[in-house]
Amino acid sequence: MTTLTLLVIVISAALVAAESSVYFREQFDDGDAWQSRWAESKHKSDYGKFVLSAGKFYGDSEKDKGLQSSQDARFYSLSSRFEDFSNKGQPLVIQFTVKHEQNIDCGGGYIKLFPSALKQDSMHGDSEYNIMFGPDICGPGTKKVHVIFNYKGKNHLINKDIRCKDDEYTHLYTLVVNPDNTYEVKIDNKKVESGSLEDDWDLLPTKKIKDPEAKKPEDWDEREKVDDPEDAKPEDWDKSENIPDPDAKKPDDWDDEMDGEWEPPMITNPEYKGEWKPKQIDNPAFKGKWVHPEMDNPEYIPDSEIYKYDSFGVLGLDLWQVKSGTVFDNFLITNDPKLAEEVGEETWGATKGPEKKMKESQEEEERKKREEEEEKRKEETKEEEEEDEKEEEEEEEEEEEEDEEEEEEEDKEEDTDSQLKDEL
Ligand SMILES: [Ca+2]
Repeated sequence: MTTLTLLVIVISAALVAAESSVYFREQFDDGDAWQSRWAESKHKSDYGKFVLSAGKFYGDSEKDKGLQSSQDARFYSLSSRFEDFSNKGQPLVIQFTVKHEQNIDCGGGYIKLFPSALKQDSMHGDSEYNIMFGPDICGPGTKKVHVIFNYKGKNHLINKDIRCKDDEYTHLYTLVVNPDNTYEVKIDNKKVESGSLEDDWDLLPTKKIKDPEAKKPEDWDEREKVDDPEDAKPEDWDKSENIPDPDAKKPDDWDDEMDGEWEPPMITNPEYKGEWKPKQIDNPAFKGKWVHPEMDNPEYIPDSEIYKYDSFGVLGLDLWQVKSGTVFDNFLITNDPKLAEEVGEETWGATKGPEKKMKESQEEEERKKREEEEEKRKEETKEEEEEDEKEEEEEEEEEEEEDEEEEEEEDKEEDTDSQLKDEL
């Protein structure tokens, strides 16, 4: 091999590796123009509305604008179309950011990738998709990242449990599906799960099954211990469990005619030994547990392309939310995991710090406001109390005055009385 050929090989390898395609990218950075790229389904008439917003707090007021769910307790069904492609022979990378700034109680934060045959107008919960990916939260019990693959018309959930983020910040979710039938799930550009499609989803029937022809031989002894044949029950073993109390005496005033024949009460026999059981010894015929032999499953047909879909053409947000406020942004579908990582760093990576800062300063302001209000309330209560005390004092004074007046009047009356008496 000449140096030149080697050089040509190296260059073409580099070219192949560098051939990266972006099938879909949406960052909502052109105002209202997104509305021409996204379509709401007409399957129902009361879908919740997505609005363009960076939310209550953000890292960049423009760049962090995305689609925010704006109505509580609604289904959402919005989708965007891109040029049809197949992931045959190349990696598939799906990436987007989700921010549940409303402190979500129950709602989806996932996307669905549909074949281009999907009619966006009639998209709904049962529309057949290829892949569903992203976080799903409902109560404390459900906080997971869905990775669902449609294989030959059936949806298959991942066998592993991938926990999603449940805080109020923006997070980056990435799914990579490789042509060697492996996958990787990343959150915030860090791997959280990976493996083989065949192992982690029940896409194919199992490779091995129990041989239906194989049966346990009838003389197969699985008993580890058996009764000792040498052991015999002692002759004096059997004793009644209960006996008449030997110390009991017939009461003196017992009348056989009136009370019936006297019988002593029963007591537990101190000599009673219970049921006799022979000693246990190791079974000399023990063969161990019988293991059902396995055979190749005739229904198992290996598929070296379980990762492959012939057509992708629509990305959809088809979900339900109880408390709205989730912001979806930075959608990216590419065949280049490296590019996705870089885009992730440029978008989520660049704004996550300022976003956190803004939220923290908002919380700090709210805390101060709460404290001030609390202080104000305390002062008001204090003033009210003081006024009450003043009023009470005044009332008491008035009462005293009234009492004095009454007394005076009474005195006067008395005076009149005596005057009358005197006159009489
Ligand atoms: Ca954006």
